[in-house]
Amino acid sequence: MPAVNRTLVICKPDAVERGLAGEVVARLERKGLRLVAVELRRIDRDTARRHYAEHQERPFFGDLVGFITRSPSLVLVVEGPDETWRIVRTLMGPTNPAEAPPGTIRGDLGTVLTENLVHGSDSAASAQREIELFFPALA
Ligand code: 3AN
Repeated sequence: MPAVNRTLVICKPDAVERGLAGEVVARLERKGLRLVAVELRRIDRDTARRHYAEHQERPFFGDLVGFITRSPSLVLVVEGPDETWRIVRTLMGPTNPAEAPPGTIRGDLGTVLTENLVHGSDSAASAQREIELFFPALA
């Protein structure tokens, strides 16, 4: 049973393509979170479809899978206090960069809804499921 104070973060293809993965990781580290696993990985379509399974009926599902698989992502597990997933979500800002306030990753660095730089698990249960999907050896 993995600790609930770990969460999955993905610096998505746009972040890596724009040279912003280091900026995202630096923000997580400056906040006080510890890196547990880091891998530059081109996410395959099967993993992407499983990762985004909750969105499979949505009209943007195809674009989402196409985007996340188009070039390498930096996939991370970070560790901190209880509800680390919530700390990461606060640093990320809202899904739509147009609504994300300055100071957040999406508010400072993004403009496009699909290409919003970063993914973070949205609950302790999601964190556990996503860590198992991307880093089964940690589960
Ligand atoms: P978050 O990434 O903030 O957890 P989710 O899980 O609701 O947001 O959505 C997953 C991803 O799907 C988002 N990061 C975004 O790229 C994309 N997405 C969400 N809603 C829409 C939408 N209405 N149109 C296009 N893409 C969307």
